[in-house]
Amino acid sequence: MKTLGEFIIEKQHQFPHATGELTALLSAIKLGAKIINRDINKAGLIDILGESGQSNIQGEKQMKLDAFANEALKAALEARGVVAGIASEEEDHLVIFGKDKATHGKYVVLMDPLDGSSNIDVNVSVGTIFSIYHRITPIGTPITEEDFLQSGHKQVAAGYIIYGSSTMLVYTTGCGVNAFTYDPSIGVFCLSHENVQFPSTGNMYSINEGYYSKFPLGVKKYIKYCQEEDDATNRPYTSRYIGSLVSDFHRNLLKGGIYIYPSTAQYPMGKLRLLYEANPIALLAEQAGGKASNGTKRILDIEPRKLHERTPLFVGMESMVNDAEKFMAESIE
Ligand code: P6P
Repeated sequence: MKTLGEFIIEKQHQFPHATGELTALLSAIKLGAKIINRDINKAGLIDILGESGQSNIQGEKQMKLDAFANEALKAALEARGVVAGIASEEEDHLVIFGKDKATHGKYVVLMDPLDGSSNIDVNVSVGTIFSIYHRITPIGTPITEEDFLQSGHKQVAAGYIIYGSSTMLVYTTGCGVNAFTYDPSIGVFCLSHENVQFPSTGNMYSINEGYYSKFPLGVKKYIKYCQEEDDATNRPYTSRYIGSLVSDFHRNLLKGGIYIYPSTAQYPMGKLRLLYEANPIALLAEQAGGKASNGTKRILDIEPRKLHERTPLFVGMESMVNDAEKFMAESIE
């Protein structure tokens, strides 16, 4: 069984100019994942459940484990010396790492340290999402927000860790998607799903239908389409919605499906954040033969303007995203 460390090194050797810095970065994420996994699995036993009493820039109540996960990943990434700074759902502003890291670190990382964290107290799967870019500003100068506001197609790597019935790390560096399952008895992630691709058929749709009355007309029409009887197109589809993006996406990636979080009355620009949720998930989806758009435009082509900006997200099997986009196009309001 190949470990994640062996796999990363093997892939590094395929790039003659590789310096090992991305390897070091991915290893830092691996370490962060192990630390978060350790505490999530004890969440019911140690004083790490519940709200931290703080709120993040989104105004969302921060769970204690959110803050813990953020600190664990931040520390692991800073320690390696190859990251100049990070942006995080849990941080109002950029975190520029100290000393010469801020001027000489080659990469910047954007992350949602613990997505779906409101599910922790009820023992539902949650996840960490990460997105990695080369910095734009020249080495030797301090990084700026410009280094983070890059379109998703420029990502060097992206992935997530899902803390579920097992803990898995799923990532891409632009050469396919590979998934590693954590073996806690030996403390390593082992390659369990090589070159993951969406299945050619699938029938799951994931959307919070509680907001149906507030959805755009095209989304309402697509939901009705999913629910109609039609054997030829494997309908009605099955509705599966966990309320945890990483969990819903991971299931749809393996079993075939689509996840939609459209604009709603409460979230006119969608709820999910472009930089550290939609972009990394979109890169994984495309690398696995799927598609990701905001209902009309490819997610990876969106030019970011603000660190915490939101976007509608339609992501999953290409055929299912195409169908949803068709209903959106026919129903321009
Ligand atoms: P709602 C979790 O807060 C999250 O960002 C995603 O992980 C999840 O898919 C979505 O929001 C759930 O939002 O409005 O359906 O509860």
